[in-house]
Amino acid sequence: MKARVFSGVQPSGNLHIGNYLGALKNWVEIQENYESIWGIVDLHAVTVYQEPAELRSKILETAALFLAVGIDPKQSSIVAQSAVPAHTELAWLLTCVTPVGWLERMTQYKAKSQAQETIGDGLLQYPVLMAADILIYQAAIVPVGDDQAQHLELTRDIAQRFNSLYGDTFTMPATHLPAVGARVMGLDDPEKKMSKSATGTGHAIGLLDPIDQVRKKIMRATTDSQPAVDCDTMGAGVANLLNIFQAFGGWTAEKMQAHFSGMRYGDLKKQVAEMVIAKLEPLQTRYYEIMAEPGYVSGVLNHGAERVSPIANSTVQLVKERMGLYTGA
Ligand code: AQP
Repeated sequence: MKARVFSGVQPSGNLHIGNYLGALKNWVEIQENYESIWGIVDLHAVTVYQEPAELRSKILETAALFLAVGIDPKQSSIVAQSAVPAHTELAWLLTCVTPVGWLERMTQYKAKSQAQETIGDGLLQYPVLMAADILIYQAAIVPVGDDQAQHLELTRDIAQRFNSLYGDTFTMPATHLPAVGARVMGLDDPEKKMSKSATGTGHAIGLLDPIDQVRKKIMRATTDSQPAVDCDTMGAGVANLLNIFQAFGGWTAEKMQAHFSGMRYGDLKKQVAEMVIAKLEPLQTRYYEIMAEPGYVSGVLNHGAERVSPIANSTVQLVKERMGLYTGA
């Protein structure tokens, strides 16, 4: 029997090349080796306000992007988190074994809560729901970008605490980071992680950005005051561009160094732009073909929910039994 893998993306904005290189690309590469479940984690998205009509269309858009990058719905289940109510049921049960101090220490909570006038409880509880998403499928590995590594550690802590209180129940999930592209930085500010919710127009490259915009954004990316690539002294902006090229191109570090050392920044940017465009163009073509098929994407989501619900329900049943809750006669 294949081990299970779970990971998810929030439909909270336009997916960008960081989401692709940190997560989706990895998912496609490993999907056939595992029983794969990929989530559109819409309940996470609403931890900050989402305009309802926009959220509804982003859920379908995100699912279509999963398909366009190469997730195969015959091999993998694609599921909208809110279509499987057991996620929230398990989240409550896990909340009851999670000390609040563990949640207040989370870096993402601290960063996101600073941007809110009033902090919704959901923002604090977010990592418990994420733990439920993973543990409900007894996932053995979770392929994510580097920014989620802390939440994965917390997931293991919660699982361990539950197992020690109530007996062995949950599989301990391992974090699976890509060797290159685990943290893509903003093009306008290479000290900050590329993020869907950042507002600057030159910050992120969206997977669906028009091609001329992709080129412009890369050509305007922040570098440093040196004229050409020096791998020993380069600043964060140049390192980020090289990282993006390497992650898309699959080149070795040696080949990268030999090819780019001494190259002027203008030429570096042109080559990065061509590499990114060569990958995004066919992806965008597939995306628009998929979206043109009426009912196809929602059919994939409905089928995904049907396929994974029995797994989720049986984990919740087991957890309730272990905790002594009422599960029927
Ligand atoms: N910059 C990034 N580099 C590499 N991987 C990244 N991921 C996100 N940003 C980068 C990975 O993408 C997956 C899905 O992320 P998410 O939708 O859960 O949200 P996030 O991590 O909070 O990413 P964003 O894009 O910054 O969204 P917002 O702005 O809505 O918070 C995860 O595996 C993540 O590691």
